[in-house]
Amino acid sequence: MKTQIGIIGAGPAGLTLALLLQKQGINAVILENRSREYVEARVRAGLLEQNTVDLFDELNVSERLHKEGLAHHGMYLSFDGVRHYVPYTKLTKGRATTIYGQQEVVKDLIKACIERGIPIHFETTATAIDGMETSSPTIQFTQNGENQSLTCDFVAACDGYHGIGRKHLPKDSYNEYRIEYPFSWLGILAYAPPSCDELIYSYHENGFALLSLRSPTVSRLYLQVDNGDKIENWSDTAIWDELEKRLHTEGWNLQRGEIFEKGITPMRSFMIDKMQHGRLFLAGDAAHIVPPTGAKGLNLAVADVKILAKGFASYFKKKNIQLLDNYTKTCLKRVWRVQDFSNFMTYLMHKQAPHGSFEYHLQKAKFDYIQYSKAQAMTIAENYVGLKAI
Ligand code: RFL
Ligand code: PHB
Repeated sequence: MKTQIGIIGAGPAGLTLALLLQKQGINAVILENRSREYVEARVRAGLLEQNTVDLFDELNVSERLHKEGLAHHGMYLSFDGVRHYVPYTKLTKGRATTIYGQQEVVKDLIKACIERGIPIHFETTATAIDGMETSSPTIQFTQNGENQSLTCDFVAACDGYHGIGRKHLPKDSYNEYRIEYPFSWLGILAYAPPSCDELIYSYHENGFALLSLRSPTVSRLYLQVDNGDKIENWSDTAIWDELEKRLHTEGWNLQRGEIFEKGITPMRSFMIDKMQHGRLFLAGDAAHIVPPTGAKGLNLAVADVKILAKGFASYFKKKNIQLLDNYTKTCLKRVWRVQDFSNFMTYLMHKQAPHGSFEYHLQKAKFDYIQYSKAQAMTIAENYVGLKAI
């Protein structure tokens, strides 16, 4: 098999990249480990930045997103039961976010790829990348138990945190940065009308809680739990009781409903400072992970491939390698900004020190400052909706 760009992974990064390339007349083939059913059902992110929605508009894949997605213009930050509204659209001169499940995004992108003739090979596992330093690198893969290869001009590893792309970068070619947080998120999906029409991030002495939603009938909620905690330790009633406690504020009620999905996810910040080697390029979770408190992972993955697609187009159309050479440098500006914001939101909203300690008071002072200072509220707002300039 041969193509111009061999893409490993049919997550948001790989699928968006293939569509951007197709628009420029560049051929790509996607290899995806899992089945189509599996990737279309994988529950993850839910919040899209304005930049991401704008890009999906440009790609003409946003019809359902605009019909079913919910535009949001602000969020609530709550601390010890005191709720403060951050009207981020007002504070950013009109920029909004959209609630639309990642699995819906993935469904729309796969459908568009197939309609536009982009080959996606599901249940196909990339096992090795050879010849990255030559002009025709090769992806080795297995399909139906058979070993095969895909020869390309470039390889885009959009294969997530556990993929093979990163493992093919020479060990001494990059620095790695990592924080493993001492807590995880227990997330649920429930058939319950959202108890609030916008998101609530809440600090409580028992730990953090987040109220999000997917539709007028489905709520998405999260609880901070200890690392190593097991989902079997949490009955549905215990989850709702704890959410009620941690999200409580005067005169407000939490709507309960049937929980139809639950799981625990560890929280980490991770990145490498080189996202390319020879003809191999990494994008999305393959190169960086942010804790979900800033709602940035998917948005960052899409921002990477926008830059990568421009680089490939410039190479194939103008024989100019400059944008590709600068790929890491261009991406890292946004990645570091987003790492900082995601880490800031994580420390602001989670319980990480005894209630009432010095650290707790610093945390509370940061929260109070948002209420007193428009400048601080604006800082949070512009980062949350996504900076346009970088
Ligand atoms: P993905 O989605 O992990 O896709 C990688 C794909 O590569 C495939 N793969 C391989 N294929 C072939 N051969 C191999 N050897 C392969 N190895 C792997 C995998 O099967 C997979 O299909 O990475 P991508 O495209 O970079 O996208 C990143 C996002 O999925 C991720 O950052 C977000 O889900 C993070 N995230 C959030 N991001 C947001 O922007 N907003 C949010 O509100 C938000 N909330 C969240 C989140 C992530 C969460 N979890 C579960 C980690 C909430 C949670 C709870
Ligand atoms: C979600 O709806 O899944 C969601 C929203 C905001 C976050 C994280 C997850 O910060």
